[in-house]
Amino acid sequence: MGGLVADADPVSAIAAALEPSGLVPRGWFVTEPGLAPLLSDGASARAICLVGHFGGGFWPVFKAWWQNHPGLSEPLDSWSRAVIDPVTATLGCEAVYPSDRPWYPFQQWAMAAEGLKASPLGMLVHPEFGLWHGYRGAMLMDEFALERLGNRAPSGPPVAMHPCEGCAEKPCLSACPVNAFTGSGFAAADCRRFLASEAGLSTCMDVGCQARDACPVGRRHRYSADQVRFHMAAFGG
Ligand code: B12
Ligand code: SF4
Ligand code: SF4
Repeated sequence: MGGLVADADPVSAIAAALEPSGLVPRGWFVTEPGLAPLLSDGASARAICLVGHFGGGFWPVFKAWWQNHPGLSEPLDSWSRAVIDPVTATLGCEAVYPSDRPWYPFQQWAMAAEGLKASPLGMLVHPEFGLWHGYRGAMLMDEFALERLGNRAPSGPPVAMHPCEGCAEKPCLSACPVNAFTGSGFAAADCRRFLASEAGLSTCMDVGCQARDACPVGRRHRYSADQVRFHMAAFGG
């Protein structure tokens, strides 16, 4: 674990190792026996540390990297692996990613690690960053890596306040032009159909999901126009 082992505060050391990328350790938790993913040696992961971003902190770093790696079909996933895998290796952990199949329950992990709760849109809402945050990977730790992390108390869940509880009008629920958020889930097919239409191309595909944008929480952390277009192209394309 090199410099990270010697550090008095290993979680801060992970943060320092990720810092040039704009990614951050989002929090970690000790897993329940039998409910964690298996490591390559067949044992259950003992703890999981999520890696992600608040606002668009990583965007300029990713964009610069992407310019030097043209032609990738999933550039953000590739960059995430290029950043997270080396940090994970120095810790003696294993990394998994949101796009890995079968899908890992990243949002359930985030609720355990950070105490965040789901908004009516399905995305988890953060009291400070609102809907403007995401997850790029997770570090799975064995017993040994957990010990080397100092066996310190898990970081979460530190966030007690759930913004949606005090949000009487819930503007996120009435902003979608095709009412894709029905209360019984996300009508992804209706959304996609709209995104492919002329009206969708000149609205959501250009300036982002109007439902996400209607939330008043964390607006100053809203993604830049080109980051919004990138995510919409990845979803709607
Ligand atoms: C499949 C998927 C989708 C599908 C289907 C979503 C659905 N109806 O379930 C589609 C393609 C539609 C989708 C869309 C989006 N997604 Co998505 N998606 C995923 C993915 C890859 C798997 C979800 C899953 O089934 N996991 C397996 C189950 C077992 O895990 P889970 O934690 O229990 O899953 C929870 C979610 O399914 C959630 N859920 C249920 N309904 C919905 C609806 C929406 C819209 C979302 C976001 C979540 C959600 O409830 C489950 C229980 O907590 C996750 C990454 C991951 N590996 O989890 C991202 C993820 C959930 N998506 C995410 C995001 C940001 C989006 C988009 C906003 C992308 C964008 N455009 O920028 C859009 C939202 C729609 C929009 N109009 O913009 C983020 C959410 C971050 C957060 N703040 O919570 C995740 C975690 C990816 C990431 N890298 O951070 N997504
Ligand atoms: S608009 Fe209100 S209900 Fe919707 S996500 Fe934001 S805080 Fe929650
Ligand atoms: S992207 Fe547009 S159509 Fe899709 S859910 Fe958001 S507001 Fe609705």
